[in-house]
Amino acid sequence: MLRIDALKEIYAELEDCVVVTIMGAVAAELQSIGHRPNFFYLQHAMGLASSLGLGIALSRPGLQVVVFDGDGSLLMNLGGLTTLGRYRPRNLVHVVFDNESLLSVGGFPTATSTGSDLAGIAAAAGVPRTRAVKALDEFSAAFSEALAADELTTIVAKVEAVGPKAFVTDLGLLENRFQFQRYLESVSAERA
Ligand SMILES: Cc1ncc(C[n+]2csc(CCOP(=O)(O)OP(=O)(O)O)c2C)c(N)n1
Ligand SMILES: [Mg+2]
Repeated sequence: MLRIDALKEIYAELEDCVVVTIMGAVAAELQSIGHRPNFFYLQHAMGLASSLGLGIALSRPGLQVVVFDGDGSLLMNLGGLTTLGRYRPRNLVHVVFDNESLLSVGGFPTATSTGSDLAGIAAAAGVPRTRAVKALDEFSAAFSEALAADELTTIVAKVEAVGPKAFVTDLGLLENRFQFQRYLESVSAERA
């Protein structure tokens, strides 16, 4: 499965979600499909996408939060999973694209390439729903089910170590930040 195809498959379902991605290839790929004001691309803070998503999910329980993470990033901050498992926000879906690689910085293999099981680690950390998927249709179904589940879910999707040819963006860090903040403020009237 290619991550870009996985993102395209669920793109329509992201319309009403608050979306946080980790930096690098996944951010570039989501942006290449089409930026929306409810998307925030967390740059530089490797390992902290789930932490940002957790904060939003806890403070805005009426919003559905989706986090797109990477295997290398998650491995850098496994404590993020124990904190997710501790607070268990029902409105958070945590997707980990596991390409067994630090793809964005040259493709060095991560510990998932030698068998570390991120879905197993998430479950052991206390995440109540975990799924491990390999095929596009499995991913798409797991994602839709997670949105409907009303329970914290981590989906680990094995993907090929393939990314965009270039990480070009005309969206500045601060512009993304202010736009995303305004989005969160704008939905406050209608939803919790
Ligand atoms: C603290 C920190 N260390 C290193 C980097 C450099 N860096 C940026 S992306 C990346 C790899 C991320 O790997 P993964 O989460 O698996 O995503 P992938 O690139 O495979 O899509 C690294 C090491 C960083 N941004 N922050
Ligand atoms: Mg990776």
